[in-house]
Amino acid sequence: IANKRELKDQYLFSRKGNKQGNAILTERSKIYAKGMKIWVSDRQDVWNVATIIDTMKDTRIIIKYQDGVESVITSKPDYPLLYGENDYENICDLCELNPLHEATVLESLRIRYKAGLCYTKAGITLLAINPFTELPHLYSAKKVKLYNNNCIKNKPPHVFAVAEQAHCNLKRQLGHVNQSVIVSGESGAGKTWTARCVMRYLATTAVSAEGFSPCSKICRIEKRILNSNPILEAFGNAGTTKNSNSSRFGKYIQLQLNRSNYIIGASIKTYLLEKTRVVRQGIGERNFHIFYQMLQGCSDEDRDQWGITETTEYHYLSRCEDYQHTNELDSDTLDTTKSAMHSVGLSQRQQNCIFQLLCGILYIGNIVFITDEELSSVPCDVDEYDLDCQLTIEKSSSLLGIDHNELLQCLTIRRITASHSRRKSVFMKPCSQVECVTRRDCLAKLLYSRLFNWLVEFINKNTSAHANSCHSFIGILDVYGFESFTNNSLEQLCINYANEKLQQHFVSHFLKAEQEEYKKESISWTYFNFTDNRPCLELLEGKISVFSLMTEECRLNRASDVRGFTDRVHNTLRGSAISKPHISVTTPAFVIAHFAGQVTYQTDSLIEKNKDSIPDELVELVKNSNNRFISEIFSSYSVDIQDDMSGSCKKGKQSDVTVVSKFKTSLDQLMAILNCTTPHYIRCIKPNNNCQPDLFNNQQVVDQLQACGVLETVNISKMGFPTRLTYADFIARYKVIVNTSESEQLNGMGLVTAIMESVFDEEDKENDSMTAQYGKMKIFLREGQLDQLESVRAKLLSRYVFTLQCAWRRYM
Ligand code: AD9
Ligand code: MG
Repeated sequence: IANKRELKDQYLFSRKGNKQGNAILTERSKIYAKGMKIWVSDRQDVWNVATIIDTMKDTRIIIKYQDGVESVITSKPDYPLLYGENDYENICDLCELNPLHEATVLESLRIRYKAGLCYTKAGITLLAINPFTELPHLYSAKKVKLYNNNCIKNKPPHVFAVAEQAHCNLKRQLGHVNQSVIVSGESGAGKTWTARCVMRYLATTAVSAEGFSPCSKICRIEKRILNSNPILEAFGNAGTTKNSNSSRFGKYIQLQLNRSNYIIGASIKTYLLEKTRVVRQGIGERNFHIFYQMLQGCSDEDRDQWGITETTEYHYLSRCEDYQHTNELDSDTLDTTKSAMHSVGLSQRQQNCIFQLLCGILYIGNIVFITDEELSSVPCDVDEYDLDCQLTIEKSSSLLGIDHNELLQCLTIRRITASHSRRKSVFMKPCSQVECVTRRDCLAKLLYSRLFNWLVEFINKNTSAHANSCHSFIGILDVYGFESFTNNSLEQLCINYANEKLQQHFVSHFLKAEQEEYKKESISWTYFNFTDNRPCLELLEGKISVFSLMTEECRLNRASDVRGFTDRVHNTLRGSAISKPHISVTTPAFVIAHFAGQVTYQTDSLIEKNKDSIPDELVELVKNSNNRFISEIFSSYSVDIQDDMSGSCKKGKQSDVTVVSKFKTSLDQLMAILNCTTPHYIRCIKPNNNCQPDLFNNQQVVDQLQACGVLETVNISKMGFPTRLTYADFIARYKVIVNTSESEQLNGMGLVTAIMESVFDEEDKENDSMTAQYGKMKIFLREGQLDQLESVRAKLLSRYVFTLQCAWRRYM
């Protein structure tokens, strides 16, 4: 907030030059008049309403809060904002607010939320505030009918309206034929829920009555598409401290339509699955849902067949004992997941193989490595372990279809290939206990991420339409929101980089839309000085950037030198959006000023995570599995290298193909697709951290509005023409400013001009940045002009009241 205010102050200064800045602020303080309602900044509620009781000669103002408490505030430099008389509950678009600023935006969202209205437009964006409770009426068949095939212009804002608009544009061939619905927001804000709503709406309204499926045995295509959701969520979502169903991957689903604009298929692209979760979870967090679903919900027969027991028995699941999530829920959802798997075409055999593989992963996690005192290493023969561990190794290898001694060897002995001139020699080096654990976890991650990608490929094969019959698509993007924790690593760097990319896309699209509104009203276009996040993107992905330094570090393939790398980042990129962390931070780190806030990234595991090296021996081991399913899911493995976020790479190439470089390539491809579509933005807002219904935390909402750029775009509008009033509304409110006889003689534009001339002086008119613009239907007012009009109006009205009171007293 402080930044925004500074920005606003700077703006006022820059308009007439710094020398006159103080003069302007003093002038500004003059607009406050007795009886006016204002917003006063408040530490707890962000903004509070008060009424001006009196103004002093200097910049002090005496105010009275709504609870009767009186206070003296100074109007400089943190001047209060005008209240404005808005019908807050019925404001469907925040741009209709007069005046338009942070306080009125917040008030409107709060009042609407309390009234059960969780959707509000903010110009080209739809804001969706998470109600944290099912509101059946909001998504009923009646609601679908309200929007389907109807003009949505005068309908209340809704996620269905956005979906209908996208479908409508496509039918009318407006702009780009293809459409994208871009859903963003922080963890738990409701992105996945919203994306599901869009899909469900379109799967209900954009399908042909006859259905597309030629074979009655297979579910109709729209059902198969919708059923991809529970599968992806079971395998890709997990309970975190922020959201009990948090998506740990990004996805872009393209609903494919034919020439008649009916859905005929879908294709899914996924981004950066958080595979480390398979082996490690934060305190109070869970592994992927599917593990719990399986352990809770599988039949006794399966339990015996795979030899599985309780969640507490598995090292990879034991961190989440304190997680509050009912077990009944998991057994319920296994049925849902299985029936969804069936509907997308996964046979019973394939499903069994998937569950067997998951059990294999759990058993791998239970392998422990003992140190042989004499050898100062780990034994590599199964017989040398205690009975329990022998059984675990045998169990996991049999579930995965590999020889138990080969498995142990791969986990405990490293293969080193050295080239001498034309000869290659291979050495075997026993690993330390720590290295063994790393190799074990690496195998588990490899198996799980490959399974996830195979599932996505399988769903795609069974839901994608033939390229020849696809005429257009509506894409739905559900990616992770901006993240900032106490400890931030490669995952957060990638996530926040994705958000920077999307913000840049949003800003450039928004400015274009503004330009079009001006064109429609035939007024001249003004350049907006918006906060451009290009420098931050340049810092992350440019020629000499954080990413280039990370790639360089991976290429050199030397022993990790965390401090050296951190110093190089600071020295090379000094002067940009990067800085050193606060002195109290002891681990090497750097701070990046993202558009949504500052994030401190710890560098200790950054390079290792970026290399994501997977030993060749492990890949060969699973590729040669006797288990047909496992060897099949790894058969296309080498092909994955280019686009698989979790894939391995061959030596030699590995240095260049890192997690970051692969992520950048996939994001660049995504941006290229988005740039060829008409975007529709939905920003999800989380009203409180407790996931509680009916609780609206002002500070939290304001923080998110800023982080997702809503207040930024509102500010962009402020810098141009924050107030846009139809001539009729303008005259109705401000005709009191000109005297009665004059207003009776004038009408229409004459009256508008007379009002403006009586409030704004000649000097203002000479300054182009101070002049209002007259459109075809609306008047476009500059920053501060509405305040001045309101002030003059308030003073005149209070004078009338005073005169009337005097007359009344005289009469009495
Ligand atoms: V994350 O970045 O994947 O961690 P999301 O996807 O933003 O997050 P999600 O859609 O999973 O959040 O929503 C979190 C929870 O809020 C859901 O599980 C629902 O219980 C709840 N929610 C969200 N939107 C709605 C809604 N429109 N109506 C009712 C909702 N409940
Ligand atoms: Mg989600």
